[in-house]
Parts: sequence; structure tokens; C-alpha cells
Amino acid sequence: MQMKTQRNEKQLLITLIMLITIIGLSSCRPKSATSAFSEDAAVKTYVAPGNYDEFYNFVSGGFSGQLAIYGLPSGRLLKVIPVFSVNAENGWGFSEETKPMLNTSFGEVPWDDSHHPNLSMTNGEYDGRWVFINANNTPRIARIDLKTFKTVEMLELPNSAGNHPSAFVTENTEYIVAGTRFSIPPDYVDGDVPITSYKENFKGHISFISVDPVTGEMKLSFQLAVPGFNYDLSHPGKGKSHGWFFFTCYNSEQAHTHLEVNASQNDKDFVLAVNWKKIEEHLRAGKGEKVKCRYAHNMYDEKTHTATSKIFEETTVLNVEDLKDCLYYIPCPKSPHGIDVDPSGEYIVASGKLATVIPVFSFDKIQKAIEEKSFEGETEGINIINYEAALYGEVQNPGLGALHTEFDEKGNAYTSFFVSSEIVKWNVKDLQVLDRIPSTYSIGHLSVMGGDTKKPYGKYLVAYNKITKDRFLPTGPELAQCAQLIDISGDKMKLLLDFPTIGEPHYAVALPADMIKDKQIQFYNLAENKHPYVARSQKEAKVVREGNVVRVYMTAIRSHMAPDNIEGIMLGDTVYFHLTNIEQEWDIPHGFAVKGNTNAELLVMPGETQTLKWVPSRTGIFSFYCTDFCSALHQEMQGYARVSAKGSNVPLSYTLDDKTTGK
Ligand code: K7E
Ligand code: CUA
Repeated sequence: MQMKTQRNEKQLLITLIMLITIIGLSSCRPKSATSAFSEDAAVKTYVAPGNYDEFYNFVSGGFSGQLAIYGLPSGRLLKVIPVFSVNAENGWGFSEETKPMLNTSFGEVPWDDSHHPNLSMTNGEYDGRWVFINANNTPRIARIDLKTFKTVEMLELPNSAGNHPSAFVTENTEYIVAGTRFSIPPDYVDGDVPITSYKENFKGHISFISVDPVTGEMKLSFQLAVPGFNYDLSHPGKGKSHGWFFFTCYNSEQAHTHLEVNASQNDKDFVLAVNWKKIEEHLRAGKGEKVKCRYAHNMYDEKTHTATSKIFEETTVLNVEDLKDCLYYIPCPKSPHGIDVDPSGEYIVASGKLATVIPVFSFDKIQKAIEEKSFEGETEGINIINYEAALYGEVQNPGLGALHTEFDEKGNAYTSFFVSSEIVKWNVKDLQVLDRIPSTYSIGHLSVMGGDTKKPYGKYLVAYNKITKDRFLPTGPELAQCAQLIDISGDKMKLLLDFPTIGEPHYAVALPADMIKDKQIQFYNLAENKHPYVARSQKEAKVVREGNVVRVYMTAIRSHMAPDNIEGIMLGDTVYFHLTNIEQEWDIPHGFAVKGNTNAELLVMPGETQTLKWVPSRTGIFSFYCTDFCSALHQEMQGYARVSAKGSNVPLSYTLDDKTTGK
């Protein structure tokens, strides 16, 4: 009976929170949303034509699978990078060179859901080399090179589902960490089991991916098999807590159905604290087991301009028995989501979606508790540290539905609240709330400039809101998401600007523009182009038949494609247009498209070679042309391909500078 009333109370609480959410969204547009707008906002966000923004802002695209780059403070969109997505605009995922990037153990997976970009670090500060980002659905991590703004690597993660607590980077980019939001039967056992056998058969796996300090190449170093909860978010320790990683987990109830009620029963779920430096010792001592599983590793080579995909067959897994002195649970109220570590590395902030306080844990106290064995029990072989023993303190009544926290350079924390739709500023030392500002509407992540490093830049905070409603001109049922730029340089937060974003932004990070803007590659050196089908000058342009395959070695330069007339292609042939842009000048791409091709166009950067596959399905004359207005004579940049019947006696021929070869 007692149990039942408790359960009813909890359900009531959940219903109440849901109601507040709905009412909050539909009726009470916070009055201060517009009145909080300060008069000098326009001056602070205006970047005059021809001037550069101060920061690059890397914003996850959520269900678009992309990464978008905005300038701050202007909010101007600079680039959209296809990561876990195909992009017909430039042929990413359609060209022969890029297709392998999207390969997985399931075959090509041309889409995913990307949430958490993270920048490479040296000594706990950004070093401007790479951005890593996670794919949730078919678990993967991607690496983007900040000299080319191109996705150059993709690593699939076995034994995982819903790779959400990812892609967070340790202080010196030793590891990227990933985890399982969904626990599942691992790939190395027979997963064909009843879902009701969740408690026996479902496990979480946490992946540690090492990063080569010079090349950036990722490797699945080891995995930890942990109890079958839902591992939601994570952050590495820094400074004194470097060597540790912290994860939130919910569903300590281990429910497998109706989670919104069944996984909200316990008053506390857990933070999982992982001592990975210790784990490295165990690995060196030979602990861990090699298990069979399949996962893809895809690399893009900037010299051949081509990706290759390799399938790996095993990984090393450590079980809880090996990890007694490396893993600890800390109770955490209630259904926690974000977990964030302050710049000093001492304070660990976990945000409970259904909690009324924000617990702040102390790294020193956690160490002491472990030393003194202040445990309040164990679950599935992992010691549970006593809550009070690990706790520094709680922020009282901060708001409703806490999600994520970031930090400034002055000892303040900023926490996003989804349900009460606001950002709350509080002091990390005395845990007092200092200020609050409404978000419009229902904020998810927030990002302070450098807010996850040892030395935040501060100055601005950006809110990434889940719901736009009336902020922009309406565009039918689907609206853009809303980012809000907030000035945090003074005591009071000030709203400066709204700007729309693509997809759904979750986390975002920002780099000072000066760190990378002069290191951008402006074009690829043609002399270093090692593509097997490159044509470095018009002299190397040609058409070659290899059985049913016709290869066109084509060059593009203002304002000519060579060859520009091709005859002798037959039905049943597969034609590869290997297009080399032989320009050696910044910002002169050429495009390529042929009528009736069923994939995409190409957009080829100066010095690069890319390939479009074309399987003609009818006879006739097919036009092709450059799709990027590159010069005054761009419209003249065109050609024809003739397709004849199978077995026809039209010889293979092509035209270069009015001269036809092969007839
Ligand atoms: Cu959107 Cu980080 Cu995927 Cu919170 S998560 S909001
Ligand atoms: Cu090249 Cu238009």
C-alpha cells in the first residue's frame, strides 16, 4: 500500500511537470523575453560587412546528422559540414571517393543523429586541430579536420546502442569516450533473447577511443562492460581529476518498457565515476578479454582524395570483476541528464531532469570516500559511494528540469532548465543563485565560449532551444530551431540575438577565430594529388574503356571541361567521370553534373579529384556542365556524351581543344 501511494505521488509529479511544460509552451510567452532585450545589443552583435566574427561556433545538427558552423557574435551561417549524412549539394556520400566514409558493419548508413561536438585539447584547452562528434543511432564517432572543415575519419562502435554520452575528449585528447544510452545484449553473445530478460542479458558498454597525437587517427582501445542502465552523458575530469571520467545514468530500475514512468521510480539514479588511468594499469597487466564483434573504421586520405573503409573483427572488453578499484557509483537525484566538470576539476555538477536541486560533487571528497570506504552498498559488483560523503553541496530551488551546465572564467556556472525554460547563473563556491534569464523556448544545451575547458573565454553564452514557436517568421508546420546569444560579461545576463539553426542543435563548442582562421587550406596542391585517376593537366585528359567500364579522366579550369565531347559509350556501360579541378587558386571550385544521373552533382575543390558514377539507361545525347558559376564564361563550361545501343559500332572517341581522338 505504502509503495503504491509513493508510486502514485511520483506519477503525479511527472504529470505535473509535463503539464507545466505544455502550459509553459503554449500560453505564457515570458514577458521578459522581449523586454530583456538591451539597447546596445545591436552594436554588440553587428559585424560590419567585410569584417570577421570573433568566434567559430560548431553546432551539432541533431537529426540532420550534420555539423553547422556559425560566426559569433553575428550568428551568420558559414558552413554546413556533412558528417553522418549525404549531401547532394557537393556529392558527399554520393561520389565514389566519399561513399566509404558512411560504411558500417551494416553496410552504408547515410544518416545519423549527431549531438555532441567536442574539440581536441592540449592541457585542457582547445588546440584548434579537430572536432569530434557522435552518431547516436548506429554508434559512430567522426573526426573533422579544422584545416579543411572536412570529415576525415569515422569509427563505428560495437556492443553499443544510442551512443549518446559522446564524443567527449580528455585533457590531452588521449581518449574520446562513448557509451550506450540503450543497454543491449552485446554483439559477442547471441542477442536473440526475450526483451523481458533485460536484467540478465542487457549490458551497457563504455568505449575508450585513443587518438594518435600527431595524425589524429582514432582506435577503439578498450570497452567496459557495465550494468544495464541507460548511460546518458559524460565529461572527463580535468586538472586534479584528470584521469577520471564521469557518466550520468538513469533507469537504474532497469525498465524495458514505459520508461517515462517505470524509469522514474527511484529517488536517485547514479553518476558512474571511472578511473581510466587505473584501467590502463590493468590493461598493461593483461586484464581484459578479446571478444568477437564487427565494426568499420573509415579514413579519408587528403592526398588520394579518397576514403577507404576497413572492418575490424575484435575488441578488448573489461568486465566489472576486473574493475573493482576503477568504477564507483554515486547516487544522484533523479533521472540525471548532463554531467559537467568545472574548470578547476574539483566540482562535478550533475543535473537531474526530475530533481529539485542541483547536486555538486567534490572530487576530493570522492577520493576520500573511496579511501575510507564510505560506501552505502553495491550494485552488480560496483561499490556505491555514500551520497553525503561525495557531495560538496546542492544548489537549492534553481529551476525545473535541469539539463546542462557550463562555466565562465570567474567561478560561475550556468545551468539550462528545460521545464522552467530558463538559464540560471550560480556561483560554484557558495552555490547561490545569482541571476536567471528566460529562454525562448525550452532550452536544451548551452555553450559558454570555452565553457568546458580549464580556461573558459567567457563573454558569450549561447542557448540552444528545442522550441521556436513565434521567434521567427512562420514557415509552415516545421520551424527552424532557435539559438540565443547572451552577453555574460556583466553581473546580469543580457539577451543579444536570436538566430535560427539547421536540424536540432544539441551541444555546441566555440573557438576563437584567431586560433584557426589563418591555418585554413585554400586549395590542394595538384602536384601532390595521388588520386589513381587524376588528370593534372589537359594533356592527361582522356577516355579509356576497360570492358564495360568507361573512365573519363576529365579536367576543369575556367572555363573549359576536357574532354567536352564523348562518343562510343554504350548501354550496359558504367561510366566514371573522374573530374580534377586543376585550378590552384582559393575559392574556385568547379561543379559537375550529367543529365539523368541518379545520384548527385560534384563540387570539386581546386587541386582535388572526385568521381561521379553514371549508368546511362537510354540512348541519345546527354549534356554535362559545371554547376558552380565560376567565371564570366561559366555557362560555356559544358559538354555532350553520346550513348549508343549495346554492341553498336560507334568507336570510343573524345574531343580535346577541338581535336577529336579515337575516330
Ligand atoms: Cu540534447 Cu546532450 Cu543529446 Cu541534452 S542532449 S538537450
Ligand atoms: Cu566551372 Cu562554372
